[in-house]
Amino acid sequence: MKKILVTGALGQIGTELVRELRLKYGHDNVIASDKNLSDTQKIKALEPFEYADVTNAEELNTIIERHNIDSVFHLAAILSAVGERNPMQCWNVNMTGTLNILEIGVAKKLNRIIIPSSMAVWGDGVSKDMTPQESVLRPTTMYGLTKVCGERLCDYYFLKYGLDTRGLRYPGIISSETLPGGGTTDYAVDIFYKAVKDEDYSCFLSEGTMLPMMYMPDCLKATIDLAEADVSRLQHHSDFNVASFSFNPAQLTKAIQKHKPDFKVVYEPDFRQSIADSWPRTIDDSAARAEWGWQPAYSFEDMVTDMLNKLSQKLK
Ligand code: NAD
Ligand code: AKB
Repeated sequence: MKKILVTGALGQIGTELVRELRLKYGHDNVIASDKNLSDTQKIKALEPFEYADVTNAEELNTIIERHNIDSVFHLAAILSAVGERNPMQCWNVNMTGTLNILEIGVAKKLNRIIIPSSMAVWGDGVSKDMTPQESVLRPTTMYGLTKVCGERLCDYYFLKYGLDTRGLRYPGIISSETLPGGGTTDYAVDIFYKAVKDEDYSCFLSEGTMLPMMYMPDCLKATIDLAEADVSRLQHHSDFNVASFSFNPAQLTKAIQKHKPDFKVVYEPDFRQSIADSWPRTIDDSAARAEWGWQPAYSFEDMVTDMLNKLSQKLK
């Protein structure tokens, strides 16, 4: 990987992944791109930046040629909650975008393509505790459907064309730099902003809803470690389970209250509750550990302390 394009670079993960990749591969060797041009300051901070709508193959192709790109981290997507409000937009961005990147990957003989998947691939018919790597995939959201199709497409392109595609089934990602973009796990970020501002929080999931989550530094490490792994060691490609810790809103509230004793949360579940109820509580990530040495560094308690410290600095 010498010249890298990151799509969806203004999103929750993209913003931090671009910075991390630039530290490793050189600032000018990582091109950030996104469709959203509303935050000009953020775009300036992420330069070199290119406008690209991933549903437009020609636009992507031009950028890939102009910068002599050899590898793509394809993060542009519509997440679960926004996707349920607009299923066709979710299908179009997630599927057309993925197919465009894969087709260009073959045509331009790209070196590597990383496309994240999600725990949203699961639904009924699978154990919700220590959900295994090899399992039935029956998602109940349009987002989950696109993630299953994306995984299968990536493996198809690997088998048929030898395109080196890789991906991870991220759990909910928690971070302090960029707000999440419309998922079901967003509560686990929103709650920290309210706690740091000394405001009460109304949680859109019930207090006992246990979900797998991961802190951003581990998400970045997992993504780059998989991208750099020796392909001869990989038996899986686009669908690695990765896990870190799991908790429910009541446990997260209690952990925050250790630092902020007056913090209060009320529970007002909405349409996102049924999405969360369709996902696992814990995930078995032994394949990732065996095939490319995955190991998370942050515990639940480390994450809570670090989030509160970082947001206290940011919001002061
Ligand atoms: P996000 O919603 O924060 O960011 C997505 C970015 O894609 C946004 O900046 C948006 O402007 C851009 N985008 C949307 N439509 C586009 C289009 N047509 N063309 C170009 N850009 C477009 O998402 P994220 O949380 O950073 O997620 C990145 C990837 O990781 C996605 O594939 C997502 O499914 C996956 N993932 C994320 C999480 C999480 O908790 N954040 C969990 C599991 C999987
Ligand atoms: C979402 O909630 O949609 C994402 C995900 C788990 O894919 N955070």
